[in-house]
Amino acid sequence: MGQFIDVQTFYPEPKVKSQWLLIGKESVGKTALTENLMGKKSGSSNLQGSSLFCQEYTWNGQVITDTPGIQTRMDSVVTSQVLRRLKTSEHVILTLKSTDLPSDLSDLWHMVQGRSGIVIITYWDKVKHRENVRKELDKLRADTDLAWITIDNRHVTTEQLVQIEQALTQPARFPTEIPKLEANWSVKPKQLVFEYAWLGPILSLCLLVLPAWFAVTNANAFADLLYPYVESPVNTLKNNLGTLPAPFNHMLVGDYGLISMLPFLILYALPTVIVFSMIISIYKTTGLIDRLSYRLDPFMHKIGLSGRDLVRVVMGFGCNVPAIIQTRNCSCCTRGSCISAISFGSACSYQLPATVAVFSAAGKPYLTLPYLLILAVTTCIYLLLTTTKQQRNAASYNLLSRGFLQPPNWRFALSEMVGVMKSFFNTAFPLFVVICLLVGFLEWLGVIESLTHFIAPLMTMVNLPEGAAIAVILGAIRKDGLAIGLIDSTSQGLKLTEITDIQLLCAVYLAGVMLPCVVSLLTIVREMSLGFASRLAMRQIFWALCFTLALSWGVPFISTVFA
Ligand SMILES: Nc1nc2c(ncn2[C@@H]2O[C@H](COP(=O)(O)OP(=O)(O)OP(=O)(O)O)[C@@H](O)[C@H]2O)c(=O)[nH]1
Ligand SMILES: [Mg+2]
Repeated sequence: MGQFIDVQTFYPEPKVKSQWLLIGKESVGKTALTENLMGKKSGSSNLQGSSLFCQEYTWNGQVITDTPGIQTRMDSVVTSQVLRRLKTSEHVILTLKSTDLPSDLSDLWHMVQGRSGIVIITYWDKVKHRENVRKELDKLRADTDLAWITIDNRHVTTEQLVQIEQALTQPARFPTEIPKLEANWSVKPKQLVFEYAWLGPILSLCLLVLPAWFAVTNANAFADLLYPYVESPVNTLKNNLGTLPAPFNHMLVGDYGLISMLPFLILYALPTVIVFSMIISIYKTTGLIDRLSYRLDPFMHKIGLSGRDLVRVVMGFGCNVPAIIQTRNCSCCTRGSCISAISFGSACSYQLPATVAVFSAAGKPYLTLPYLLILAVTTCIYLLLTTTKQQRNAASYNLLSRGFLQPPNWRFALSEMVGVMKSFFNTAFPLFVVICLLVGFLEWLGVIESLTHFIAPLMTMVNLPEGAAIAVILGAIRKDGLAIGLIDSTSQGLKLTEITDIQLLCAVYLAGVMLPCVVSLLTIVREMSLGFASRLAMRQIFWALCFTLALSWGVPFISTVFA
């Protein structure tokens, strides 16, 4: 007779874990709290809206999902994602910032009423000395069954961790009524020089563009220093590989080949990426970047952006791709204009050094500043002309809050830099290799020459030498392509030293802004849609040509009139 076996005694059910959704407004310390629970030592960024995705962790048998900050006055992609998750979540950890407790409670309470969970009050270090606040907290604890745990995420104690652990085993219902507060919880960040009437915005703008400027100038000095040491091994390699059969010789040592372009990547682009990301990570961890965007916010509304969009544009100077992904935090109404601004105006860490390298090769390094000015001014005009009134109103609707400045968290800065370096070597470098090989192959096939002939008349139309066509084509594939096109374009009949300053400026400008690079364009397709990306590309081509036309014909005309 067969014996009946109870499978459950052999394969017992795994212990049922509770699912917790960790929610709160932006920058209240949700990620810092998760890091404290997990014992992670990376430190979090002090940039509003740093988390863009929900991330799940298991802590003492509980599954906790860290979420992006909820923006109560905006319909951003990330906020709708959190609200969707909230509908199906089992328990909630409501994170409130003690310094903004009254507004956090009134803005978020309706989302959790009747649900089960606990409350964590962060930034306790800022209010803990106030007697009336402590008394009010005792009253909150007595009036509700909820656990109200106070925490300073920067110095969390074992006792607080035990409190949280216990609270998670006894979730309670959030009452329907919003708890009433009488004590003064509010602590506002100190007013600093940024708040001065005239000096404030000017200083904020200067500090915001400083990372890009500093990165480019220093990277250039570094490149000039090392170039003599790299030049001769590269030339030896080129001579040796030049004997390879076609198309390999074209792909490796041709004008646009891998070995010919390698010094540019290593000497110009890599140091720019490193220096830029280093400064930006320090800005992020101290909260300086939020402070600057807060100050510049009112000015940005006029062109359909917010102060935070300006930060995204500046971050695009590192690489456009993460900046485009960051726009998930924008309201749905202004996301399009922010992506347009990044795509048009953010000269990435490849485009900027390539531009400077072209100006240096032409013996005209003084053109860098006018170039950046033209880029900034035309981006503003582009946004003014292409954003709708509705977008401009939407940009001004969500007023930013003035964040606290904190001492830098060097661990965060370091881990961010390591991340940037990793993505450079894992993503950007292989892509660079593939594109160089591909362009070398296309050159061997004669495709580049045909394309150049095809768009050459366009160059004549915008008062540029036909030889600039190659830079425009290569710049649309990869931004450093404009250097390949312009520095090595003697074969196309263009001698950099023989064209006028304005022609050189226009050639570099057009090659840089006519289209976002292939990778950015693909990211826009993925983040938005094919339709949006195509419309953006067409609009960008049109306006880039209009601005170039105005510059290339207008400036010589004006100078002859005034001569
Ligand atoms: N003084 C103080 N700083 C804190 C506290 N909690 C977090 N911070 C700082 O606030 C900044 C933002 O913290 P995050 O943990 O990234 O905030 P978040 O809620 O995850 O932010 P988003 O993901 O952007 O919504 C970091 O610089 C933290 O170090 C706290 O209790 N006291
Ligand atoms: Mg976070």
